[in-house]
Amino acid sequence: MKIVDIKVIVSCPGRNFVTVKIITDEGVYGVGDATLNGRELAVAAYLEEHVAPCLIGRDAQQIEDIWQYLYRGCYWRRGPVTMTAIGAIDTALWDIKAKAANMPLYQLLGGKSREGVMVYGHANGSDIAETIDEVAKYIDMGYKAIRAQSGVPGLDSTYGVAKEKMYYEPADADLPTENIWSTQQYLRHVPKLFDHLRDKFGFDHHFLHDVHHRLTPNEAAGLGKSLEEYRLFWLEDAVPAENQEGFRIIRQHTTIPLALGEVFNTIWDCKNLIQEQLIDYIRATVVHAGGITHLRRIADLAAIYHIRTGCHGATDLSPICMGAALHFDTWVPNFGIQEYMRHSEETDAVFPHAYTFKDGYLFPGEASGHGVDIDEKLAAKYPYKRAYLPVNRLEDGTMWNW
Ligand code: EZ4
Ligand code: CO
Repeated sequence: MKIVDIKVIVSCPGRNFVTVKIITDEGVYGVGDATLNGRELAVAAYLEEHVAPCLIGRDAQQIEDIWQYLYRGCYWRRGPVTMTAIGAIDTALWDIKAKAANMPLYQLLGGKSREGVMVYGHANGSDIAETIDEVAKYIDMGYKAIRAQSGVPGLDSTYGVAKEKMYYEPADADLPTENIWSTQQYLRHVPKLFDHLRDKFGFDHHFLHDVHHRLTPNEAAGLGKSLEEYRLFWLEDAVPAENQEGFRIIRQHTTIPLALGEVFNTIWDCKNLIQEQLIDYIRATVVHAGGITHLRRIADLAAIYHIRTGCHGATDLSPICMGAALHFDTWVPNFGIQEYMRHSEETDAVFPHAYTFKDGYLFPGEASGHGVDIDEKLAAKYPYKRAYLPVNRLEDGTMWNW
């Protein structure tokens, strides 16, 4: 089964997505997500100029060899652009293999380890009262797990909180908007949010919170301690994790479960964190961590250390990534939870998919392959539109982490 064509499709049905379509001489094709929020065209060019020409004529069934060829063969290993490109090709090749076998992808990976994939939704409000209302809506929709974020008093705009929009979408400007951050105000506010939520809803639902890389290890340790009584499912991205050993400080002070890794690209980014058991959930996912082939290796390493998966699932990952992740989640023995932010109707129409939501769970569906396709005609109606994530500064103007 030879690869005869590789298309790179850039489309903006509400937001930008990059999609790879690999076509074989037997007529079977596969699709992969190659979207890197705010840097979309870097991956598109990488694929068109540096990947596609090397793969034409190769056997589409040799997924492992192609993965190694792209990883070892480029000399410049790792990094988000390279690993997203590899992830997209790998996803499309697994889609082809599963379609050729006439099986849903989870069967090829080893079959079902569970009946459904527990997901968490995003409840965001400009203040605590609004967040409580949003959480109530998710509970009504059947969600078992909900991420809660709230605006911080004194700050104009806070990560995770949309401005008058149904779908939280921070990559909303032609050039980056600038936000102001205060660690002090934030640390005062968050325990109050979860105090109110537990008071109102009790302890039957899982609550999660995303710090989005804003704290130092010592500050995160303090926050973890102050949130322990509210029994969070996890505290996410408390600290930027280039400094892996910094997590030892957090661990020495709090038992709050820690989740990390939506920006990780390879097993090397989380190797020490996993081997020292400094985290509880690894958030790497298909598109940014080298596809199914590499994500499986990360999950297997994590399993040895009692660490479970919690795949990133924001709306800047296309439904193709979500579909592939759901097959992975259905199989992976050490599954924890899956993020599910719900795409807009425009996006869903461009990417017809077999997955479905019911009572707080997603199901990958029984279509062969990963069950997600791209409607190329419809995609062509939405040309690329440059969009950036915001940047973040402290009150005195110092650049901080977004
Ligand atoms: O800000 O995917 O947990 N989810 C997140 C996301 C990220 C975006 C960045 O592109 O933190 O909303
Ligand atoms: Co996050």
